[in-house]
Amino acid sequence: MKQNNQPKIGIIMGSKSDLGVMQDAADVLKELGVAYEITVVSAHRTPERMFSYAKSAADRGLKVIIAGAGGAAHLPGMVASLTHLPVIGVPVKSSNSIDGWDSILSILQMPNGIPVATVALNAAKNAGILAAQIVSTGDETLVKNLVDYKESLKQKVEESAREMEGQ
Ligand code: RP5
Repeated sequence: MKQNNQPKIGIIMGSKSDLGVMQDAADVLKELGVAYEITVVSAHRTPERMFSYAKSAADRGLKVIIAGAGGAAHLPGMVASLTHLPVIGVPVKSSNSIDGWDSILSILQMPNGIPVATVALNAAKNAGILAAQIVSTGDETLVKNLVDYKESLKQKVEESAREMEGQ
């Protein structure tokens, strides 16, 4: 398991093949200065590992779990059923996904009582930003990093507008 110091966010995915998408969550957390851990946990191939990961997450100091999976994407929902921590689900358009809708609906359509905060298809970056926003309460440095990040988005749009209008 790759770890920074005292990870606050756990990033998990159903397969190594999800990493191309899920790396975006790690990258944005690094950019925002939030410690995370990242690993593979498969709901179907390693159910015991999923159980122990989810059950130990809060005691290990994690505050939010980001879980990505594709196709019959049961990992985020099952992890959410095993912990009180907020779980952010990333539907992955994987090799076994028909068109992405299977992944989206498997993660989105949770029963009452067991929510999963589902982001858009392949939107691991947004999952990372949302996780950082959740853990930012009481962390002035992280709040500043988030405000600066959003400001940089605004600057980019204004720069694009100036470029386009100047053509
Ligand atoms: C899902 O099946 C994984 O999350 C992945 O998106 C998909 C394909 O997995 P591999 O067959 O590539 O390992 O459980």
